[in-house]
Formats: sequence, C-alpha cells, structure tokens
Amino acid sequence: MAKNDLNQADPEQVAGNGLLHRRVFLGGGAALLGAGALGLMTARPAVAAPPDIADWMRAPGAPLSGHGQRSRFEDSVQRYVGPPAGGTTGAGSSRTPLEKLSGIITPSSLHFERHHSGIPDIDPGQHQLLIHGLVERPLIFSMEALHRYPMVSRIQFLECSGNSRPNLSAQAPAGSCGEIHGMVSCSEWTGIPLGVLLEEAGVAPQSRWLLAEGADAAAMTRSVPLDKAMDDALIALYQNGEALRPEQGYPLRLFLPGWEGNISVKWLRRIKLTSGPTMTRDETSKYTDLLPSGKSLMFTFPMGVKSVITSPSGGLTMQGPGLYEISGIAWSGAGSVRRVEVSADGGRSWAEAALSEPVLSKALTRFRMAWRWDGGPAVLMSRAIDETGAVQPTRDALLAEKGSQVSYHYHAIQNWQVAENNEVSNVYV
Ligand SMILES: Nc1nc2c(c(=O)[nH]1)N[C@H]1C(S)=C(S)[C@@H](COP(=O)(O)O)O[C@H]1N2
Ligand SMILES: [Mo]
Repeated sequence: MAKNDLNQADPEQVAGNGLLHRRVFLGGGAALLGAGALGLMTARPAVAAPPDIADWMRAPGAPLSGHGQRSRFEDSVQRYVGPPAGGTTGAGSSRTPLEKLSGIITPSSLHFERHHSGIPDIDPGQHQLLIHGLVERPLIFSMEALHRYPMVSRIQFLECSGNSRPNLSAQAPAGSCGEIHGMVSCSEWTGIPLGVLLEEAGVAPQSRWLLAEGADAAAMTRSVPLDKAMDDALIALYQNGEALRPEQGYPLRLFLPGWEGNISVKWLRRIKLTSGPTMTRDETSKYTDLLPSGKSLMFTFPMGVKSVITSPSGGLTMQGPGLYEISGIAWSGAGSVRRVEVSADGGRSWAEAALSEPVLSKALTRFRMAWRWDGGPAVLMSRAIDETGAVQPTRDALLAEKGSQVSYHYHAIQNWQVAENNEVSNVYV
C-alpha cells in the first residue's frame, strides 16, 4: 500500500501518513483508548525493587524563599534575543521559545519583547496617566488612584504584526518555531476597562479616536478608534497575577485584545481624545504595508487567524518511528478558534485536531493530534479556522493577495518537514 493511503489496519487513522483520530485527546478518550493500546511504550519494564535512592533523598532540601525560581535544569529555556537596532542598546525584539512551552499561558519571564528605545525604569510613585483632549474634564491619575478602580481579568494573546516575517524571505529560513513565530505570547491580563476612565473624563461628542503615548525614550504613540477603546480595551496593571513586568510596560500599559501588538502602548502616560487619527510616525512610515497597486494599507489592526505546530518543529529531533503527539497553538484577533486541521502529507489530506480546554476568545488555543510516524518523509501543517469562518491561508495565497512588499501580518500556514534522518526543518510547499 502506498504510504499516503489510509492504512486500513489502523482503525484510528483519519488522514494520510499516520494521523490518528483526535478522540485520543478528548474527554475520557485516554481511558477508552489508553496510550498502551496505541503502543506508546516509552517506559522500561520495572524490576521488582524500587529505583536507587538518589542523593536528593539523603539530605534535607533547600530552604524556603521569598521569590521562587525555576529548576536550574531548565536554565536553557530562554527567549531568543535579537541584536539591538543599530546605534542602540535596548531597541529590538526577543522571541518566546514556543517549542519549549505547553498549555496556553506564556510565563511572564518568557513573554516576547519589542522595545523601540529600551525599557524605562519607571517609579510607580512618580508615574501619572493623563487623559485630555476632547473631554469634558481632563484628568490625571496617580498609580495609587488607578489601583482603586474595579478591575477585570482576561486571558488574551499579544502578537507583533512583524511576527513570522522570516517566512517572507524567498528561501525558507532555518530556524526554530520560536525564532520564526515567537513574537506571540499569551497572558492573563488584569486591569481597568479603558471605557470606565474615559467616561469619568466625559467623552466629548466630536471625539472619534484617541492618541496613546508611552513614557519610554521612544515616546511611542498610536491612534486608536474610540469604538475599540470603549469595547474591550484595558489599562493593564497585572500580568499572570503579578504586576506587569518592566518589559511589558510596568507600571501600566494599554492592552487592545486581538490587535497588532504595536498599538498596545506600554508605559502609558497620556491619552488624548481626538476627532481623527493623529497620523504618528508609527502608523504612517511603520506598521503600514505597501500593496502591489502602490497604495499603502494603514490601520491594519486585527491579527489574522493563525496557527503553528510547536512540536515537532524546526530544529527538534525525532526519536525514530512511532507514536507522537503533534501539538501547537492557534489564535485569531477576530475571536475564538473554531477548529484546527492538521496534515502530515504536505496538505494532501487533513484531519481535525483536538482543541484543549479552555478555548477562549482572542487567546492562544492549544491543539493536539496523535500521529504514528512510519519513519518516512512527512510534511506537517496546521490550518486554523476561527469563529467568523476565516481560514488560515497558504503562503502562496497570502503572497498572491498581498504582494511581496508586505512586511506585517504574515499569518500563513507553517510547514515542518520531518526527514528520515529524524531532523525537522522549515520548508515551503
Ligand atoms: N511605549 C511603547 N509601547 C510599545 C512599544 C514600544 O517600543 N514602546 N512596542 C510596541 C510593539 S511594536 C509591540 S509588538 C508590543 C510588544 O509588547 P511586549 O514587549 O510586552 O511583548 O508593544 C508595543 N508597545
Ligand atoms: Mo510590534
């Protein structure tokens, strides 16, 4: 039988090249169809006596501590820190090592970073937030005052619109999942709905937009439509339960769920209500895309529906033929992920992956698929579909639509080639 034909001998196979039914990962599935039944025997048979007593059982362990640290054996899990922009130290980006994480929450210490002029060392006792412009009462808030407002918490992703840009190059670049796609992270953000503060200042009838300004040396400024500000915008003060990290905007940032990362202005110091967009540098010369027609696409706020397989992925090494969990993340700026499909034969056949709970709007969603690798060449792909029915495009379709001059909002399907020598790498198909 040809490799890509469905193997009738394996009733769980649902698509070509060894993809197995997602029931393996659904509620109760593990019991109905245990890993044993699938032949996942990675443990060795135990002998009757318990294993040796290790050194760490022979003496008391380390004392208690005021602030925890991860195991020293995990020290190699680091952000990919890119080189600083020319002539600077703190401008540039670092990426989340997506292939080394699981679940949907990004540890704060591994959240990607993008700074246009380094991280300011802000004293919360001195920092203030000004709301002015087309308002009835200009207001200035100390951090102490802000902390008295009622807050909400939401688990949501943040993605730089420059994420995945390496895949715009003509040849598929070598790189890990995090190096190529790691400018997306997901946190529980807690803060004050922006609308609450705007209403307190009194929004003037002619107000349609606002300008948000950061307190970094770049004084990053972006224009935000008032509708979004009143809808789900947050003045975020906490990230994953603790105060924002300095890298993420301590002591406060604007957070605009589902929108390109640039507009979530960190170290927020000023909001000015306006009748139209201010046309700042970061929304004219940057964060716009030149189309084949010669026109520029501006104010491209929502992030497109997207997914990527984090394991197996570029640079990882397979351990020979056998059963694997294909796992990845999917997200959409338009809402929640409805479905993720996976292919192991370069897109010839697809099967539905299991979505792990929780599946939340504008958050990363973890998907999983069982795969019996026969050891032959395979190309793994994932394709996300969101609640609006939007489908993640192929690279060819995206470039045909947007042209080759674009540099933002790349959200095409990622292909990982699994080779017979166990190596996994980035390919275009
Ligand atoms: N004040 C300020 N806000 C900023 C930036 C900045 O350089 N200065 N970078 C923006 C960009 S381009 C992105 S992608 C996100 C990155 O947020 P993070 O560093 O918390 O991941 O912050 C945005 N907000
Ligand atoms: Mo960004």
